[in-house]
Amino acid sequence: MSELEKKSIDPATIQMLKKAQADGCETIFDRADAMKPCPIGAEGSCCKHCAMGPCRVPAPKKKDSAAEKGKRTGLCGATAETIAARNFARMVAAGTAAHSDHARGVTEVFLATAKGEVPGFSIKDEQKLYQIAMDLGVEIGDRSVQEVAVDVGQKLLAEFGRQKGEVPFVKRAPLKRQEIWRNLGITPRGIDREVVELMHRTHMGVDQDYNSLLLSAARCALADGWGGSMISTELQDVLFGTPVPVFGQINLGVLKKDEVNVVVHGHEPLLPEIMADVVNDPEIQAAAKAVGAKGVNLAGMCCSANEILMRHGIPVAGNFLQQELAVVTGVVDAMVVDIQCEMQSLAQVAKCYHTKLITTSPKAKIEGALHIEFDEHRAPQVAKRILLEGIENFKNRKTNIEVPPDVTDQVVGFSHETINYLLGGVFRASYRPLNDNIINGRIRGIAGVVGCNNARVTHDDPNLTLIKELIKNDVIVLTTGCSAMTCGKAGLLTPEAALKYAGGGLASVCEAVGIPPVLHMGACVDNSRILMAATAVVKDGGLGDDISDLPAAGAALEWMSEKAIAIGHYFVASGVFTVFGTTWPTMGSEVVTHALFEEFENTLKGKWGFEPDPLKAAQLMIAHIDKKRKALGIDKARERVLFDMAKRRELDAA
Ligand code: BF8
Ligand code: SF4
Repeated sequence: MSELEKKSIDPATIQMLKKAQADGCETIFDRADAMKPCPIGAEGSCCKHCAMGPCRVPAPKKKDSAAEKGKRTGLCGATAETIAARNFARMVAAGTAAHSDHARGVTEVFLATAKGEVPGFSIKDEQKLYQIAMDLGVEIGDRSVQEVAVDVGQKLLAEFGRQKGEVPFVKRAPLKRQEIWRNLGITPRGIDREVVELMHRTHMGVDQDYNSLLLSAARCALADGWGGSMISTELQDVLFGTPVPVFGQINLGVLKKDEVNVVVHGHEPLLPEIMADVVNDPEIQAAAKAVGAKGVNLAGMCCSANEILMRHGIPVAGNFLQQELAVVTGVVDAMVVDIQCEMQSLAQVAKCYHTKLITTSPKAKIEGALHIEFDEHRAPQVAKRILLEGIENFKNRKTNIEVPPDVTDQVVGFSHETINYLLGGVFRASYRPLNDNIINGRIRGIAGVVGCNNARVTHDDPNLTLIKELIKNDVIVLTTGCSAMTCGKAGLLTPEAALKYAGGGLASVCEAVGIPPVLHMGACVDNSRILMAATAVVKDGGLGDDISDLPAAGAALEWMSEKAIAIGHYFVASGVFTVFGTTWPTMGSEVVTHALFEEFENTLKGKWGFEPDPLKAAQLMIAHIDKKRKALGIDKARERVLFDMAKRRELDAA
């Protein structure tokens, strides 16, 4: 196997890496070889929170004397514990800010839609609007949809600047969970307030007690999971429709040589939704034909892709580490980005080919890119202008064109509501069948495997190996973000995958319901759907009275972004054992790491884990699931079921 072939398990990625090399175009994979991560920063031991530093307090070496170990502090006396906890907390603050600022943008467009101010947008899911209205205490009565929506929009917009009280969606959590948060004093107040307070606490000379810092970080993260991210998911569903199962395709092979390819990349579905609409406009199709193309092919990248895939089945070109490689095909006529996870190097890679890089958010400009700002008041015009830029660029394609043949089919769109219907049927929607199958042991437990790609590990490998191991052991997997795309490319998101990859128990349930063993629940903000699904399972009964009682675990083995740390921390603070891989950002302090990995279980009943080896990570998660089964007294049921496979088949056939 060549060095290049170790970079990814995805053949399309390898093919494009070879092409990039031949074309003399540098990618993140080359830079990962050329530059190693700073070991002191990686373990959270570098503080640059004031101009007397940066101060470095690396983890003590074995050979260090006790006195040397004790002496290590920054100039201000900040200990390794404070520095590691502060750095960790700042990651949570940044991640929460990213998800929540996305949510603010969606809320503003939602409110403008309710007021009838933005052509092109409408309220698609009234049912969900009413559900949210009830949760917020907004009167429905015989008021019009618009009136209810305006109140919902105003209330949710006010959540960002709320100073006192509680972020309202925390009341959706199991009662016991709410009690845990209140007793620890970590129920989030307002979304912005928690981010600002955490930035304040981590400023030089403020909060210098690692435990206090980690708990404040939990409060901030909860403002993400049960606040910002949940608001994004909910309002996007109301505006664009709650996802239902839909067929789609994934990988670089979805790009078409004979069509104009426009790739939307980023996170906000606002503009991509309108583009998905406008792309079929006769004027756009005619313009494409006029330049010699067969039409316009809209494809997605990263979480923007997940959003329009889930709701329209628009093809996905790839996940995070494939963004440059889409350009390397030489057939992407426009790469349209909004916010988050867009590599600045896209501007350089675009120069090697003919691709027009277009930024659209006032919050995220890239030097060298063409900026066409998204304006919700004239969204269809902006969408058309962008598509026309792509069409116009078609003629500039160079000769170095090569599109990998790889395309995989997938079935996606498993919102928490859809899972409810699929399991229980339209008239008695419920999670009961899932709970029953967990109790009788056909399904051993539930895992959420989410998150990014990371150029420091073999692309797609850790997440895929982990997920295959989990489903083989009858653990049903819920997935989002780039991890969901990994599953899509590997063929795990089809009902047939259950028979091929899942253990007998899980396969029998998937077959009966007609679902894949891995359920794609959406973009990263849609991890809030996993919180809702977990809560629904608790509320259905028989599996304890808190999320922490469930035979469940979470993982993000290829994480890289600060958003991933915020997500992990809100899962932990919601009672979930969550395992990350690649690297762990508090290794510089054994004490802080121990607090997150062990002590948190005593207070929050959830904890972090770190395990880069996917098979070992699977073992950790399965051991945790089995521990929870035992505590619930359902471990015996599983032993019996497992023991008697033939008998169970007989029963199934009966
Ligand atoms: O929010 S999984 S690389 S694309 S951060 Fe980014 Fe990570 Fe992908 Fe979506 Ni999430
Ligand atoms: Fe050093 Fe303290 Fe300043 Fe951090 S805040 S850089 S530890 S002096």
